[in-house]
Amino acid sequence: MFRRKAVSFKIVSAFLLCGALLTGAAVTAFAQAAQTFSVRLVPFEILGAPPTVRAGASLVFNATTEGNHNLAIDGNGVDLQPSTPNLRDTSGTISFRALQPGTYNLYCPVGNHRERGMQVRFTVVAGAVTGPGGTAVGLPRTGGAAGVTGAASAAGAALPIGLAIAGLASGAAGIILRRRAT
Ligand SMILES: [Cu+2]
Repeated sequence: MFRRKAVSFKIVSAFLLCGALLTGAAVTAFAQAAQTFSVRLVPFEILGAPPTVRAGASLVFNATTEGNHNLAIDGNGVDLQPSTPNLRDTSGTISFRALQPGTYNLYCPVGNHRERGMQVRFTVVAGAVTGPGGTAVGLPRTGGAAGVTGAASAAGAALPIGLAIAGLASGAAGIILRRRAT
């Protein structure tokens, strides 16, 4: 009787521990997923750039160009040059590492394109969410308290996934504990 109680306590502990760990892992994975955006680089404009992106997740721009262009990012203490060749009348991908919250410039580093208008400002927001195709979901227009909505929906999406994994993991933990008990 005592032994049986001890085992079920272990299973409950394992369930809670797995739940906590895996929910945390799911939230982290959600935050770190790359953000993908489609942009057009034309003389002399950057079209379709996102005004707001998430912090802690890399940025992937699928660019279609008219003329010879590329993308670079500066501001808030960073100076990120493109790691891929310029794109001349073609399509390609330009990627950047994850950024900290703040305000940045996305610009074309080719020739004097930046001075001629190929620059847009964007804001990096902690905990914000982007939907399919980089569409902003629940983001504040003016950097206000609406950002909480983004964070809440991120947790809302991650929690069921975490719990589902936790359920599977606790089942596995139960099997292991039962084997040890015999
Ligand atoms: Cu350019």
